[in-house]
Amino acid sequence: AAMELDMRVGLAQGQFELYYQPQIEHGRITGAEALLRWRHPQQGFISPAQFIPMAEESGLILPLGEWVLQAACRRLAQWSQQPGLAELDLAVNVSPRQFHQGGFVPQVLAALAGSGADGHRLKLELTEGLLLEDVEDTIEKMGQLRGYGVGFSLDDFGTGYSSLAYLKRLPLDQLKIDQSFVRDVLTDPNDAAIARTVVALATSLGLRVIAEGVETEAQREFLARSHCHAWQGFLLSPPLAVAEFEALVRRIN
Ligand code: G
Ligand code: G
Ligand code: MN
Ligand code: NA
Repeated sequence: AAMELDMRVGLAQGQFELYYQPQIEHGRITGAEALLRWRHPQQGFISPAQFIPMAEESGLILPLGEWVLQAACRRLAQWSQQPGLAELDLAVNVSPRQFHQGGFVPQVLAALAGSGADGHRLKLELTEGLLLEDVEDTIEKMGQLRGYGVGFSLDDFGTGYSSLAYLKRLPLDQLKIDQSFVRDVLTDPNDAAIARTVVALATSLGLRVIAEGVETEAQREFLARSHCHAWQGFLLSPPLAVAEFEALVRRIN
């Protein structure tokens, strides 16, 4: 409860910030995943792994998630005016509770309209658990947002229990190969088989695929040989503050 109060104050006082981890395809940075950071005045950086679960439980994820959407859309609108950055996509993580609240779709549309961002540049990362909670509601919301160009990635793919029947029905654009499979892809034949299977599944369903948690050149090469050409991970960069991210894009692209 102390942390909850701290978070409310932090949100009001601008202590939250988005970091940007580049996503690479065929050697070029095509976009970023926005990752939330809390710069606590006494405790320093607090990881989202610590405060997101608490925010979900307390309901604070609703104002916090709304802030993230607005901040991400403002960033997209700024990039759209800048040569070299205008083509970047931005992926935003969405919590189950945030997605399933009544006002989610209007919230996204308001963030787009309020900033002037193009919905075609916005991607939402959903988790398997979220998609299975209320399938009809999920399909309905995804369909509405797709009408504005918004894309959907399935995050942490393979770690939950997605049924292939659902996967077929959901209007997704992309699967993300979870970093737990990427980590040992060169040494664990099961992980290698899973990575290849996710690529094959994505391809046969007409979806794009991206690997996360790529840390070594050998992992990147293995994935590319397995026809996964999009990736993110420490091999290129950890999540960065915006100025550093923009400098990296200008240097690489
Ligand atoms: O950035 P990483 O460093 O530590 O993130 C840890 C976890 O927090 C990941 O599971 C990530 O998806 C989640 N996360 C990061 N930013 C956000 C956000 O803006 N919203 C939600 N719902 N989860 C986030
Ligand atoms: O759950 P989600 O996939 O959104 O979380 C992304 C998390 O993965 C963040 O905590 C981010 O900091 C972390 N991350 C990003 N790249 C790498 C990497 O190459 N290796 C490891 N170990 N973690 C990474
Ligand atoms: Mn993610
Ligand atoms: Na993930």
